[in-house]
Amino acid sequence: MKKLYSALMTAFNDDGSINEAGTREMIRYNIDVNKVDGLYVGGSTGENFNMSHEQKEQVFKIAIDEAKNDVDLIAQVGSLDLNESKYLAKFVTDLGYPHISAVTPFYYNYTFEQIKDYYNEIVKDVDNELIIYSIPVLTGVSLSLDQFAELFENPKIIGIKYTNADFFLLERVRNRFPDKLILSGFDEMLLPALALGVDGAIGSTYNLNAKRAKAEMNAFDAGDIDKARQLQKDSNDLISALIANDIYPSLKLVFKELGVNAGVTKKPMAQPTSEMIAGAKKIYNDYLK
Ligand code: NGF
Repeated sequence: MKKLYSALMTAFNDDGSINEAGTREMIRYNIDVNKVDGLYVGGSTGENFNMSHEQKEQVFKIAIDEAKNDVDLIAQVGSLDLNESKYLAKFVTDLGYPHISAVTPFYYNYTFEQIKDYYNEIVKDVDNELIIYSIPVLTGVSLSLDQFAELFENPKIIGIKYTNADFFLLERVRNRFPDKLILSGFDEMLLPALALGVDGAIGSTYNLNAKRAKAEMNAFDAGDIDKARQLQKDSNDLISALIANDIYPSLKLVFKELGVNAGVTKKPMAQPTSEMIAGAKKIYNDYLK
């Protein structure tokens, strides 16, 4: 059974502090209404890379406290500070997170040996399993098939969150590592990723669009490709509109239309403008009502 995860968003107040009540509302919406299989906590959509260390801890605590054992949880602990990653890997493992994930280290153009050392260090002292977070479009770091193979030599490294439009590489990875977990990261490319045999998907737009994405997965599994294509087209109409309206603040504004207090994004992310608010209302009316 393929699994669908929402990339959990963080509700912020205008001053950049965390709005705990709003963050809990989004978690509940994902569990109770979206009925997702899991949450990816502390990823790009969660604005993890905008946060202080204390805020990262706060979000990890809120998410597991609210979600309890209702859904699967993956904690993204990757950081430019390897010591912080190691600390957070232990922190979330002690809190009870069943999986960790870590973005490829970025900014300094690390060599592959350095990247490999980073992953091995993160998992070394924790009794947990790690999913590599590969997102070349934001990190500039692309791993090759052989480099994934080297990382998988560590048995604690069990899979990839694959946010990459390189489907040739995805096919190569899927076939070389049939037992590894591969979760697709680009929501607008779910169908081709399913065709290549991914185990599920993690994404930002599933916060609003999980039911359609689940229906697409089910149609695909049932062999009804025409239906899956139609559902992907409907999802992509929504995703295109969200991207055109600035995706992260818009996801929060549309959440508000659904009665969920998602707060705002944290600066320097864009703050809502009147055009953006009008755009979000239109997105809600056109695609989600
Ligand atoms: O937001 C991005 C940036 N990608 C997400 C997802 O792959 C990563 C994707 O859902 C993520 O959500 C996380 O780590 O929290 C896109 O927002 C979506 O496909 C629209 O392009 O690439």
